[in-house]
Amino acid sequence: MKNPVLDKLRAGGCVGAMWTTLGAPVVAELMVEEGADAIVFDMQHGLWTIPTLQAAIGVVREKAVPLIRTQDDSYFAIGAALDSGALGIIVPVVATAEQAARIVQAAKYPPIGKRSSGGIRSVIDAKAVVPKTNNAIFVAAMIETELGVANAAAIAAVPGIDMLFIGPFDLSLSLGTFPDFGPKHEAAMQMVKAAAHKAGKSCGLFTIGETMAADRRRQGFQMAVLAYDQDLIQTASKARLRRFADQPGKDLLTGAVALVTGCNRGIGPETVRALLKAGAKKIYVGARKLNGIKALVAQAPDKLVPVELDVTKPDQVAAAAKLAKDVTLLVNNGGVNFNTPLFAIESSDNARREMEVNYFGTLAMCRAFQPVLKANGGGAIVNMLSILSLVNLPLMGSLCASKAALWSLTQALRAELKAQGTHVMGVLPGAVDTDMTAGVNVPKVQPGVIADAIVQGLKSRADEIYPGDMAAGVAFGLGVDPKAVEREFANYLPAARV
Ligand code: 3PY
Ligand code: MG
Repeated sequence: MKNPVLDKLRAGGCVGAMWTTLGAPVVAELMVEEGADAIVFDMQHGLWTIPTLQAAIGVVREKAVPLIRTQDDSYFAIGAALDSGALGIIVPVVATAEQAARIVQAAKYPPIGKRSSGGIRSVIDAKAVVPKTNNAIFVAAMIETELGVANAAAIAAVPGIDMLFIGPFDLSLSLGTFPDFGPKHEAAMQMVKAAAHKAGKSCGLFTIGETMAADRRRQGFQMAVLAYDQDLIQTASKARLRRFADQPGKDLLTGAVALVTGCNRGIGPETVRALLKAGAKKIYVGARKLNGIKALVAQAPDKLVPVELDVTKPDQVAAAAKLAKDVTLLVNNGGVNFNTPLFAIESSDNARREMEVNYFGTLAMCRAFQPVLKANGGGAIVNMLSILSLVNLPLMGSLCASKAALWSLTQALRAELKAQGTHVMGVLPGAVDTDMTAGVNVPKVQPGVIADAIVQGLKSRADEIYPGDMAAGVAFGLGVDPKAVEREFANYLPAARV
């Protein structure tokens, strides 16, 4: 009889476990679809019943080692858990060596212990299987109280205990650090690990995801939780509802006085037209070359005011802030994209220029207009980011770095300007059909779509908008599997495709 969990532990490895409480066999099935070291069925706090547990174990046991956190430390609870086909138990709230010894007795057949033979899976071919079972059953004692920590060395020394498994949340309650963990809690966890190692046993713990699990693995913990079904559903659902909800607040569009940068081409002119349509009473149309915006300004000469504005020129930024003292809505649309990778070109000049325009230029505008917006009641700032703020497309690696910096700036801006009532919105489109993306062969949205989305986003006072399916799809992918998106984007680099 094989138990890959014990094999991995004996080889010094770390078991990455799925943890399930919802009591739904199909959820367990989905969690280990591609295989996993182990899947833990929580009978202490979870919704599993004997029939659902048995069904789930039948479905998953070819994909992952089934383990059960038992309902309690009783002889019958442990026996029932193992009869259901689990290859190991994690027994909650173990505090003494005597308790640990009783647990081992319940988990092992005679002559080692007193486990009773029966059940469906455990007696299929009983004659052959029962004698080999004892060595294949994994037994972990959960340490999750102050007393358990004090007795950790004695518990670990009990023959048949394979692992001390820490329950950090109960431990924080017991130590009085709840709802935080803190240094006292961490010291207790490290003591438990040291006690386990001293007895030649392993130590595991409950973790809240794969990043924490990897860090604990680095520290020598040998079992950690990568995903937890309740959290996967509950946290993600709540976050989506919150992000979809409108935020209450003042109308940012009717009677607005806007300033839009980068209006020579692309999204800028469309945004000017959309804001006019949405009720803006006046718009300063910023452009590096005034000649290029003559036709646009002529469309509504009574409302549109041309402003010569290169955001990298401090005198022009200062002059704009002095001229446009009535602004309530600043749209930082101007930007530059050289469409070049970071390393396959001769110098960092493009990277520096993109940072200069996209990041420092926007920062300069925000700084210059912060007092203006404050004086006018708060208003709003819209920053033209990109979905590439969130993941690098190495084909234009330096543009992405500048947009990532701008994303971070936008978060800081939102926090700092909250007190003065300024709403800050980031716009994260995918590829837009402008001169900037002329050489890029991917599906693109029209600039007008972005402009409409900006208006809608301001109406609902969104923090971020992701106009177009490409942006929304990438944002979704980044939420669930950022590494997969990173790898996909790396593939667009010609060299990566060979
Ligand atoms: C605890 O942290 O107390 C646990 O039991 C983890 O499931
Ligand atoms: Mg607990």
